Amino acid sequence: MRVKMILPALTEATSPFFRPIKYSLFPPLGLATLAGHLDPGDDVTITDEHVQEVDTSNEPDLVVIQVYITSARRAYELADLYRAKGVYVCLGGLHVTSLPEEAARHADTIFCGPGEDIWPAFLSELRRGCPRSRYDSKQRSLAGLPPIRRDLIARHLYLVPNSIVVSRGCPHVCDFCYKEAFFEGGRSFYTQTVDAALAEIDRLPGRHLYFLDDHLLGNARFATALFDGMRGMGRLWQAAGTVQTVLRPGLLEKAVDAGLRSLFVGFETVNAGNLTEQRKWQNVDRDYGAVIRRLHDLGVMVNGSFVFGMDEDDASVFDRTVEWAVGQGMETATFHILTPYPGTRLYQRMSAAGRMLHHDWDRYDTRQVVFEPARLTARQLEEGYRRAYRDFYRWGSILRGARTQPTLRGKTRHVAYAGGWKKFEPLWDLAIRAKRVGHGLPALETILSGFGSQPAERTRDHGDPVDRGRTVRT
Ligand code: B12
Ligand code: SF4
Repeated sequence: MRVKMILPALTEATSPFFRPIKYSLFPPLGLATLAGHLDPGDDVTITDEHVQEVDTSNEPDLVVIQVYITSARRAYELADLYRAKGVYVCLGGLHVTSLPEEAARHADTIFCGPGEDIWPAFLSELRRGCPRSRYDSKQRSLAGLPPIRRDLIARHLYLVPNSIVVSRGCPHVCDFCYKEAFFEGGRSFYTQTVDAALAEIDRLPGRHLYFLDDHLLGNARFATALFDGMRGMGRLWQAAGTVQTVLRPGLLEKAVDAGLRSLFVGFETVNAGNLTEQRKWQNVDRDYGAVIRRLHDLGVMVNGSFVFGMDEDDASVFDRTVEWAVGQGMETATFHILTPYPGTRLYQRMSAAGRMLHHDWDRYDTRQVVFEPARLTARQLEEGYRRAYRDFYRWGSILRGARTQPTLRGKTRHVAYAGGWKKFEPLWDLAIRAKRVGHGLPALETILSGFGSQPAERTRDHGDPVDRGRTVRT
């Protein structure tokens, strides 16, 4: 069987003028996971439109498309094109799960939820000549999965080809997150066996890994055994975790011993009321400053994630957030405009209140306002969001953040890492066009390894955030 798997891109990622590096970071792991279930005799290709052109001149037996909200329009366009040629089209992924009826108009078969159970079921029914038009995932397990078909990935087109996921979902239930809707109807947090995870790590060449798990530290028993198994492997890795798990004694130290050098942390907001509104219970009453100090003391860089536009946010939130993040010496920050994805509790709440502005999925990219904010105008929110990025990544802010690092190595690492992402975007753009993004990996490894291995001595006082009364303990 000839199978063509496609990860369509949102418009910005294919711009002829400028291509942000973030679209050339990670390969399409979901599709490579599904490809593992195909027969060895099948002729399979994976095209990631973020980094490759989709050649639609061919006529495979089966086209498999992964649909995110921001690429839904393009996904449907490709699906319609292939169906017009008589090719069998499968659509799955997060957006299909949120809006199955919409997706079904463009597919022969749709898939809701994770693919590990329904995809093999579909394949065997297809081979028997009786595929169904819709499959809903119920059995949630990562046991006994075939190896991911990483051989189908053009590694050199990515800065971080060794992305890896050893769990699915997350133990928490934040209102704005995709997770509860996607995993409805079954377990919403489960892991591989530690042995399987270690075997997958072993199969990856080189040194650097990026765990894309929503919450790698979410199951302490699993994470402890994983980190114990990774000790001595000589890996350098990055991952995502919550403020709660960073503060928990013991686990983070094990992660660092196993090679953790940078952590994406969902701080989300400096306004305490927002946390309760969004059911982000795990962040309530946590000392955010202590989270950063603890990570820095262990030599781990911090990528803080913040969402603007929750109901407690007013026009002061942007400056306060940036001021706090810079003052704490946070190396990198990711800002988002609150975006209610269909299927989430947040969306239901906003919809019921008549606050959704439109359903143009192309614009649900967390950079544009798609709902009516409570204490801001849409314009203030978009301008404030852009200003936050500008202000955080000014040279002045980068140098001020670097000054909070106690050692020269720490200062240099801070400038190299923060500057490397945002100040050299034009160089990344050139590398993407020359198909040489992979050449940047040694530099990333040098920054992570050269400066991340020594826990730093903390000798200074860490400043208080503005407006303590209304903020979480940042
Ligand atoms: C890595 C990542 C990226 C990477 C690369 C994405 C990629 N190459 O796949 C980059 C940095 C480019 C990226 C960009 C963005 N991302 Co992103 N990203 C992720 C992240 C962290 C991990 C994705 C992943 O690899 N998962 C692991 C694999 C194994 O799972 P999977 O891909 O979901 O595939 C499984 C199932 O979905 C299913 N499946 C998927 N497709 C199909 C098809 C069929 C036929 C079947 C049967 C099954 C199936 O089976 C697979 C195996 O279980 C997710 C968070 C998450 N946990 O999903 C956010 C996430 C997908 N991103 C999101 C967003 C919003 C964005 C951005 C808009 C952010 C921005 N402001 O720029 C952009 C634009 C995305 C786009 N291209 O349209 C949202 C999507 C919301 C939505 N409803 O679509 C998520 C969920 C983050 C979040 N919590 O909100 N992202
Ligand atoms: S902690 Fe993160 S991944 Fe988990 S539900 Fe909340 S936002 Fe989603």
